[in-house]
Amino acid sequence: MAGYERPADHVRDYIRRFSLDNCALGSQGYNRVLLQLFGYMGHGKSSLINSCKYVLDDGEYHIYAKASASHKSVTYSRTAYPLTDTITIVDNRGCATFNAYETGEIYAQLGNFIPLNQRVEWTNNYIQMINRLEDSEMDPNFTDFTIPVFVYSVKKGLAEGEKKETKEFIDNCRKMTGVYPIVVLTNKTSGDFLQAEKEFLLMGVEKVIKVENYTREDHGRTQGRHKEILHFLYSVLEDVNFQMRYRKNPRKERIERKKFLLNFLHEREVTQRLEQTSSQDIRN
Ligand SMILES: Nc1nc2c(ncn2[C@@H]2O[C@H](COP(=O)(O)OP(=O)(O)OP(=O)(O)O)[C@@H](O)[C@H]2O)c(=O)[nH]1
Ligand SMILES: [Mg+2]
Repeated sequence: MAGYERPADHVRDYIRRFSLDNCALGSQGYNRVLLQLFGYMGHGKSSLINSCKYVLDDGEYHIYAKASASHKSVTYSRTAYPLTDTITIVDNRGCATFNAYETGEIYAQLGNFIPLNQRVEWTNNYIQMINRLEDSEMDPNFTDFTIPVFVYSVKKGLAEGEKKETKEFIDNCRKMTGVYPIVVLTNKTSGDFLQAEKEFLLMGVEKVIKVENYTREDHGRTQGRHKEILHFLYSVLEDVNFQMRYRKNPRKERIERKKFLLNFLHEREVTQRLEQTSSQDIRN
């Protein structure tokens, strides 16, 4: 020991050593904390993963998840990156909007109905979605404790349309996982992060973390940036610890989530049919 306190190192050690077995009621059958990232295209999801690896591993900066400035999505697959023995972070394809077309897929991911490490394709096809849900019963996943993480860059600020769909998405995330998503605001030095934080808090989000990601161009270590990333991971584990103080019933929860999802997909199908019929009526 160097003889003086190094709180950031303590936090990092705590995160590295975190085990679900040490939760109040034991692991309750879970063996992994899965941080599932979501967000609009190019808002810094992949960069957040690279930042977490950099800070936790404490070595050279390395690009694990491909990240770059682009008008199209850079990430197309849902790739899992283990951060510690217990915590895995999952990259995701960025959404153009958070409408029912793209969110249906995300809700299925959140409920652990879609296997990891697959290409993400959005589909509006009802039968196809139902079949995928049924396929997931072959090998149901009860061992992942999922925490949704919504990544949002403060560079632009939330437009009115975005606010409405984001609020709905956040509420549904909670229905699918039992927890509110943690919001990570990226690019905090390039916009009004206080305003963005306020908007998300007003939507009911409980934890808003502000970070400046380490990037290919700028990854000189700073104490502040290291602390923010550790604070993000620590906050996630606080939430896990809280939830794990209560008896969980993964089988029952899975059934409830499936009901929600089936209902969501059904309503989406009905709305789509109605829209198709009314546009046909207009043409005739
Ligand atoms: N300055 C700064 N640049 C960032 C930050 N986060 C991401 N970037 C940059 O923004 C661009 C997009 O970042 P990505 O991490 O690829 O974003 P993404 O959300 O994974 O994008 P998709 O996979 O396309 O949805 C890259 O050029 C990053 O270097 C940040 O906090 N600060
Ligand atoms: Mg990406």
